[in-house]
Amino acid sequence: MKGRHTLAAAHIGVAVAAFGVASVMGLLQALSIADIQFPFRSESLYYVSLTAHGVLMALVFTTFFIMGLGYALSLECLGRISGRSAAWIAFWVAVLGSVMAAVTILRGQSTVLYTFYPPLRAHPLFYIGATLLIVGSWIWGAVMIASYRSWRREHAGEPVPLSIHGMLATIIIWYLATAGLAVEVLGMLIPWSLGIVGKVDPLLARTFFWWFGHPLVYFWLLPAYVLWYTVLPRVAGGRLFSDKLTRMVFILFVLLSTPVGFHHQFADPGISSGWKLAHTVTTYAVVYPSLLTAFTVLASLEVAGRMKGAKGLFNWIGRLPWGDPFFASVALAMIAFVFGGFGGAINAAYAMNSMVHNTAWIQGHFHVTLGTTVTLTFMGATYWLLPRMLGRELRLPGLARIQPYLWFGGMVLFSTSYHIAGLLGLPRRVFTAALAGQSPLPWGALTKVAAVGGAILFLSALAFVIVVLATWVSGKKIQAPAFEFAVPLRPVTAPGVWDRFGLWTALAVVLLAAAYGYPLIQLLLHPRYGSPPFQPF
Ligand code: HEM
Ligand SMILES: [Cu+2]
Repeated sequence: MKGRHTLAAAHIGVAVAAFGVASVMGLLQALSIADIQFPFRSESLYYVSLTAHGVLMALVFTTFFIMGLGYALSLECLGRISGRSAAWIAFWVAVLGSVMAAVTILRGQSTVLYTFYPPLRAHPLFYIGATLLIVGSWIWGAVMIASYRSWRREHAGEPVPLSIHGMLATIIIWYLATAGLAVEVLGMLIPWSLGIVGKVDPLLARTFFWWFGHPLVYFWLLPAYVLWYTVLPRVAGGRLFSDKLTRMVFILFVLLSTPVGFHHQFADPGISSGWKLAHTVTTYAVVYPSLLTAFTVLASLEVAGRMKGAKGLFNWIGRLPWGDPFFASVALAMIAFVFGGFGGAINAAYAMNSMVHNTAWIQGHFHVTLGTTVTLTFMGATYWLLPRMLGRELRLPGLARIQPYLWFGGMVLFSTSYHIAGLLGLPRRVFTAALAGQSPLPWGALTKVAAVGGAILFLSALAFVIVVLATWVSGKKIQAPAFEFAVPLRPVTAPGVWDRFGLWTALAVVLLAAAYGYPLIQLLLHPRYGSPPFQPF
């Protein structure tokens, strides 16, 4: 048994390391915005830190965690990882790429922020490093698909295990999304940063960035949903409410998560309002599978409470295992998603978007969604995975138990303050909220509260990293617990229409072409001037 999950564990290890480093930067940024002094505080360092924090958190931490989770699930649910050597090569390619990107950021050569919009120009090794990270993830996707195909040949009449269904949906979304990024980075940014072409078109680059950037959100969220649907009800002691509905939800995300990118470009000129409206309609359509998820997962938890004897309307909530670090993390992650979802609906409405666009509201929003819903689920999942992967008992269980609550509490202060400060007009990505020495500032106190929240978040991140490290090096050796998954109330017994991945991928490609084909032609027909690079520091 020993060493069985080394591949998955290596990925989770890199994810936790990137998360730990980026958390320090997060704290310093929150202090800086609140105008609280600390050694080495400076404008240029702020933007270096912001770029490193965004890239390490949103790209490195998430991608490595998701790859590790995928391998662990493939081994447990399909009984194989087909192409282990390719998987190890992919791991090292992705590590090399992440280190390359990180080094050029920390040397101050790639202060382009996490969105890397031109005309901000990075060092070529930043773009090449990011590409290698993506190439590693592409190989990961191929290994996962090969494992599924090999399993399928031996299990022709069976439905694909539900967790693998969700991971395959994630991989399809990832391939569709990164196709846009590949065009931007390989076709535009790398040649431009190498000096092979002199000018680049910012609008075209942004359009390809958001072709990638929105489905990226579902690349993060779907693995979290996999855990909500297939592990959470089990840990809570209940059943999965509906297996079939879950499969439909994953497929709806495959169809709807890509043709929506213009909702990030409402403020961009050069894209007609009709196409912005079209992407708004698909954006609101994605709300439907999200609501189905909320319904199914909550129903599964109610089943858990009732199986433990709860009778009243709400007292099943008290019967749930709130002291279990996995359960608490995921339950709090789901509560955060209610607020993240409301905020998202506001961002996606054209008129209200213009009120919050590029304000501190945005960092308030994505720290609840990505920074809590996804991150807290991944942290909880790490507590669940470690004993199973390493055959070691979780060290410092008391600390693990309070850590998710600490994160949630810190985030309430951090995110609520930035939401309100944004509505009052504080821009995002500012070194200090004391803009041009204005006083009194309507958001001064709010940024201080956010800094307190940031400090609590940092302590929670530290607690998480300590528990992981302590378990890894000195957790008591035990027989690794089994990976147990939720049993559905009514199981699916044969591969149905929702298991036809080829069909749904084809349909998703058609939707993508419909959403982007004509607007891209329109953009290419514009008179093109292009922009030379802009280097602020
Ligand atoms: C210790 C916890 C954390 C703290 C204190 C923190 C704090 C911050 C602050 C203050 C900013 C700057 C916002 C601005 O000036 O526009 C920021 C940006 C950001 N954070 Fe965090 N954060 C934390 C955790 C996370 C996590 C877990 C994620 C995602 C997994 C994340 C992703 C991002 C991203 C993508 C940006 C935007 C970078 C950019 O504007 O280019 N953060 N964070
Ligand atoms: Cu989006």
